Amino acid sequence: MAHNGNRRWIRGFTAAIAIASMAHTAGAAESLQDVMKRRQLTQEDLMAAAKTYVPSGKRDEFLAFSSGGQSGQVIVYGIPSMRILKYIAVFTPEPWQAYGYDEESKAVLNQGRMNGRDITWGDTHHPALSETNGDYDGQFLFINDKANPRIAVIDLRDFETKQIVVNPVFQSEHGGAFVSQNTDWIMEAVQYAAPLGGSYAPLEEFNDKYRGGVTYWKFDRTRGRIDPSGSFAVELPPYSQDLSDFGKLGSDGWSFTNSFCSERYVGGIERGRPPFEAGCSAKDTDYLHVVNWRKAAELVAAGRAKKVNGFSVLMMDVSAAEGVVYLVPEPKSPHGVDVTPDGKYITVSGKLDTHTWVYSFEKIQAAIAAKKFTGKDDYGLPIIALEDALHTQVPLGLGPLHTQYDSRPGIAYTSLYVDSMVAKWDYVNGKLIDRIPVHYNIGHIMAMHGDTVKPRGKYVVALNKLAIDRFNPVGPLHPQNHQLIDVSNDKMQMLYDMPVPLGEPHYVVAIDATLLKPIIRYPAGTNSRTDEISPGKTRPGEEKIVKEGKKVTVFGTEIRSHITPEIIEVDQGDEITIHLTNLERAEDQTHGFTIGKYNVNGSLEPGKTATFKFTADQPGVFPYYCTEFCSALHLEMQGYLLVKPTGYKPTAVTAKAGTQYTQADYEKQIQQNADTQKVIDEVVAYVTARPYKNDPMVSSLMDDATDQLGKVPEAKQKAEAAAAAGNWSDAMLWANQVYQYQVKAADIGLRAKTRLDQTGATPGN
Ligand code: RUQ
Ligand code: CUA
Repeated sequence: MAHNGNRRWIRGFTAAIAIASMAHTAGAAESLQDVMKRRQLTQEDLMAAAKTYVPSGKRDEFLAFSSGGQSGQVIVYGIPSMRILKYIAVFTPEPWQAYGYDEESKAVLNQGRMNGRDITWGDTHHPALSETNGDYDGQFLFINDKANPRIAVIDLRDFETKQIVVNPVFQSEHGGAFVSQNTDWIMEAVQYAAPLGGSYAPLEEFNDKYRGGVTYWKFDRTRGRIDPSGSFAVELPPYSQDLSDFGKLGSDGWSFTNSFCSERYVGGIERGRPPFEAGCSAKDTDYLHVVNWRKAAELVAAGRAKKVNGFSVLMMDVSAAEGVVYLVPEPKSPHGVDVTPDGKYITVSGKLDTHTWVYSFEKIQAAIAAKKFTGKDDYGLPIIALEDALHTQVPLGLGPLHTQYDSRPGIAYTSLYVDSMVAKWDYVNGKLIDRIPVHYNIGHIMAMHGDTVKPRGKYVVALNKLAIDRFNPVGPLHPQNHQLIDVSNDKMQMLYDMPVPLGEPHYVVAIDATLLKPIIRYPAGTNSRTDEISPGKTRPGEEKIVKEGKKVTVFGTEIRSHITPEIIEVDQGDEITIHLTNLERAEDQTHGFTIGKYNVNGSLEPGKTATFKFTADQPGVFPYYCTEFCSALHLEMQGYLLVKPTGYKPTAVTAKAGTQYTQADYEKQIQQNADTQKVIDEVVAYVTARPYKNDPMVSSLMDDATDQLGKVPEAKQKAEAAAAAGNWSDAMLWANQVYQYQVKAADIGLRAKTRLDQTGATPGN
């Protein structure tokens, strides 16, 4: 049977070579008018389609990294196509990536444990891309978990989560992650005040014992990890801090954090008191916190901080005495605070004010230098008068929230939550320019590089909180709606509705796709979560099973199309550790791994080593296999875990391996191998006649094909030795293995040839 299949395959392969060279002929087509009529499309629809459509095989101009809200993940999609490309597993186990299944990723998730408890989800809010000189550099992504105060570090070389840090001082957070202009610091501001370090105090002591604050995490760029020992927090009054932003260029060294309940209201609806929503929006203004974080860092380094749970905290008395924190009145129930690309202004929007307020950094600095304050708050922090800080107030509409910036100087986009609109306006001259409706209740807004020193313009994405009637109904829980808006002309144009079916995406950042340079393969044997070579790394030919008492350690490999070892025999109760290394080097050649009923699940990208641990407490026969459809013989990528019951006594049995083969079978196989080699030679001649080394993809495919062919001599030698001994079954099977290597080499070679044809490579150098 295998023989027939093989013959069919080689015929098909030869045909494929012929077909690949044939030109396509076009069939009779519908006209554009016909399609417009049939699908009831307007001219404007066509224009929007033309602006967003990315033809098959082409790529997007920008890549967006969206928070995945309650999923605890990050969503990656392309702009302008709005095609989802990836979910990055961050705070929540995710089987497709085996995140939370192999020991390496479990170690990352375990960093996020709190008070000895697994936290298996996150409420991701604000992704931040790493910056160099204030612009995105494509190296790292950070995201916060609002529910459980944590920050995660994702490396954009492989789009994997490398680190989770738990905030040891605060009980909640919201205003993070934001990065300083060279990504040496990551900011995370508290939301709901609580006693520092997680201790208890009754609400009656709210003013004295409850505190807000901002954490500045030190980021070690060379290691690509946050360094908690070099990090610190600045204690702030219990004003319910909210969003934050770092200064840039001239305002670098300073940061800005809103607060929405400077009333310090403590609620108690069930005790007959008015609820939080009334008590926290009673005053006309709240406070913008202006923090000299560079000075704070110096004071911490000089030993002026207190330790809370071993973490450095700069207390308010020091901040007040040394001029670290200043307060400025800001609009009622403020939400977003966003520093302009030139670093000169800070825009603040308040949900209950129709204006967006623009503060001047220069004016704030002048007031500080002149020590011109209207007084101090209850905690001794100096207050700067509004008129000494304000540049202008611009009426934009109802419920302004967040602001992003355009490539054209002075132009900003602000989301209007209550109006469900986007406003385009001029923050220097204080003018509203244009408004466009969105559906419904926009939260964040995002422009390309829109929070950097160098915004790219072109598109804006509206992150709408509700979808309501926009999409086909899928039950009472609707998707969210990201809407793409063209801002390259004077009037904004709505282009596309994109349903997001994975949590409420709070904020998105988008980067010029050419700045991202992800890897294709890991150095062989890499633990992708530590970026170090795994002790479980296994080279081809060095696979082994080591048994020491009850501990069984497997050093295994995966490559098209077999798992080595194929049989793992253990005793009931043994503690099993399986290290698997994917030996592939070809692009996208991932293998999976699972052992049924033992909750073992792996995803091994080329070069990766992953480790699986479990106790073989259930006796029986457990097939294992590769879970990625990786090759024509993917189904054969299998094996058996045999768990012998305690006290099992083997009875004498002679192994009998299915079909027996004859000398004729062996010779037929030899002939087929020779035919296949001819096809391979043809492809090799075709490829090497062209400048294939100029194309990294083709050249890596050719390396991979050479690898497969490199295994032929050993299998061939085994076949010949078995034939010499008259063992025709083994001879035939080893000869067939030669054929398997040839088929894979030919398959890869054909992909190389197709690629060369597509790129129009012609013979010559
Ligand atoms: S917040 S909708 Cu969590 Cu960023 Cu403003
Ligand atoms: Cu490897 Cu399927």
